[in-house]
Amino acid sequence: MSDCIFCKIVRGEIPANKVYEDSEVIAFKDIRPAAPVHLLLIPKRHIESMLTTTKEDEALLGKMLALTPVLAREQGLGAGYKTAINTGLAGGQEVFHLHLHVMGTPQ
Ligand code: IU
Repeated sequence: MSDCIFCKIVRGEIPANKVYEDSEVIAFKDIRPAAPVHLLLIPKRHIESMLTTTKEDEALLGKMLALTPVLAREQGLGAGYKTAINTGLAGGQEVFHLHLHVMGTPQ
């Protein structure tokens, strides 16, 4: 999506503090962190929200969840962290490109 802010980050049109990238996903630091460590993990492909995912997205979603402990440990969150996916306006979603929050305090 050309005007999606996270798609612009994926394309490198807007700078982001990236901590991980592969062919399918990218993780970067949230610009308004709600915790000492606050990452956003997003698919590179535009998916609006969990409400628009399909069975074809199962592997990608599983990969994203499985990446969270790897990214968390790299950020000093080996003792534990929170994950959140705000979904839809009623779920508090502000940016309509699926993203998984990873938040915590290094111990
Ligand atoms: P939400 O789950 O859609 O409510 O969260 C969107 C998050 O995206 C929020 O924590 C913002 O601080 C964050 N964010 C960002 O990191 N970079 C941006 O350019 C924009 C929002 I716009």
